[in-house]
Amino acid sequence: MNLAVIGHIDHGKSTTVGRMMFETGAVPAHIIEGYRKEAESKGKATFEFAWVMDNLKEERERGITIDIAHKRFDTAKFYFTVVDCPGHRDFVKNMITGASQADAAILVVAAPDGPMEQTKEHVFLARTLGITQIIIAINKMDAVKYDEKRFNEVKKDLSDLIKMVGYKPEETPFIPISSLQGVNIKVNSPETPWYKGQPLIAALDTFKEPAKPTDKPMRLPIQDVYSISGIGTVPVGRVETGIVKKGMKVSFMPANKAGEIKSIEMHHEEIPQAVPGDNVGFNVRGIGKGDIRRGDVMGPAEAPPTVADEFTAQIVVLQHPSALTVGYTPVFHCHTTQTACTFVELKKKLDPRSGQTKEENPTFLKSGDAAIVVIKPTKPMVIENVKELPQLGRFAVRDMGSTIAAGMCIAVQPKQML
Ligand SMILES: Nc1nc2c(ncn2[C@@H]2O[C@H](COP(=O)(O)OP(=O)(O)OP(=O)(O)O)[C@@H](O)[C@H]2O)c(=O)[nH]1
Ligand SMILES: [Mg+2]
Repeated sequence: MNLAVIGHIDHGKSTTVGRMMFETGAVPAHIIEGYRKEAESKGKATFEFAWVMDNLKEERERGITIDIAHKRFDTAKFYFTVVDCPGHRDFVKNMITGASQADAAILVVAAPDGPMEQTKEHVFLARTLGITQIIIAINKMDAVKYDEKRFNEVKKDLSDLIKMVGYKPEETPFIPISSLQGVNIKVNSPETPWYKGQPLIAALDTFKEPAKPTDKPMRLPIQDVYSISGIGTVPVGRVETGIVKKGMKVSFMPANKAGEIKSIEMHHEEIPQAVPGDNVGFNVRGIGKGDIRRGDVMGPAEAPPTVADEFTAQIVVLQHPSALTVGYTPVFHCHTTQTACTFVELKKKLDPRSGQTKEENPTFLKSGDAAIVVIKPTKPMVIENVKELPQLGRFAVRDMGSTIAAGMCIAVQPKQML
């Protein structure tokens, strides 16, 4: 199960992940103790659990998460690959990459603050990027003296928020926790006698296992490409659909490069094949480090990923400072690519609730509008019809540091790749 941990800056996402890894035995106590001493000596006391996830020097100095990091821990039912997302508004693009790889999410909200700007943005993005299962951890309960009344206020605000984007509050666990003090993580703690639900780790096992679309054409968006001495070029990414097998002939688009899978590795072990949800590194005969990069998508040589000349999309506008018109060219975040794309036609405005057409060929769109539009990428990019390959058909639209819209591709006009 791929799990994204999302929420506003400083609300305790990394601390929660570090705490879960500690409580499930994925990180031993002496490592946390070492981080505690080091963090304290550097004036960063209380960051010991966050440092399990925040490994970059800049992350530790600033006390924030910048890039996404993958870690593994096991519960009774699942093994989780957890993606700890940054809350800082400048790094929402990294959060989008993390969320686009996730099957489920934990939303962390600090009890003293309640929902904040990136709480809203992350919830909207999680939903539009296809995360259907969510658990809400109301953290820093120690800072509000484990007050049930405050918990219920924050729960009410969050219920309204998640309902707006389509999650069902009555089916969503809301858990009062303190990651720092380890309250309601592994067992229900005496600090919250009023809380009758499950602790966080037990709640994770109530997630439903995602369906594995192994019968679809294979798609693996490249997240990074490493060069490892003795092995060669090692692209990494998550299998979204289909099966990757040793010996398979593959094609990378839009790079338009071909090769053959030599070996596949997951969590440092060689495996014969990888299925949807697996985060893998692999070695490809015929591919050099400079041939492919983040944003390219791997598929079988006989059914390569679709490169779009243009595509039709259904979008919801989250916020735009004025009016969104034809010619507007923001950045589209889709699977692992970030590509500037132009709105070339506004086909119709829809009623966001019923999906009925409200206006044909509108001259502009504004915040809150839903619409069918035609988009032209400024350079080649892979995107697929959401009906055939939902994992590669969803996107977020960003401009000047904020999320403008999100949506899905409902038709593709392919570009001929020679
Ligand atoms: N009192 C209290 N403080 C906490 C708790 N959890 C985290 N913190 C503190 O909140 C601060 C931020 O914690 P992080 O885990 O780095 O927060 P984050 O959400 O990962 O932050 P970004 O990744 O930068 O968005 C640190 O000082 C933590 O010690 C908690 O349960 N109680
Ligand atoms: Mg963090």
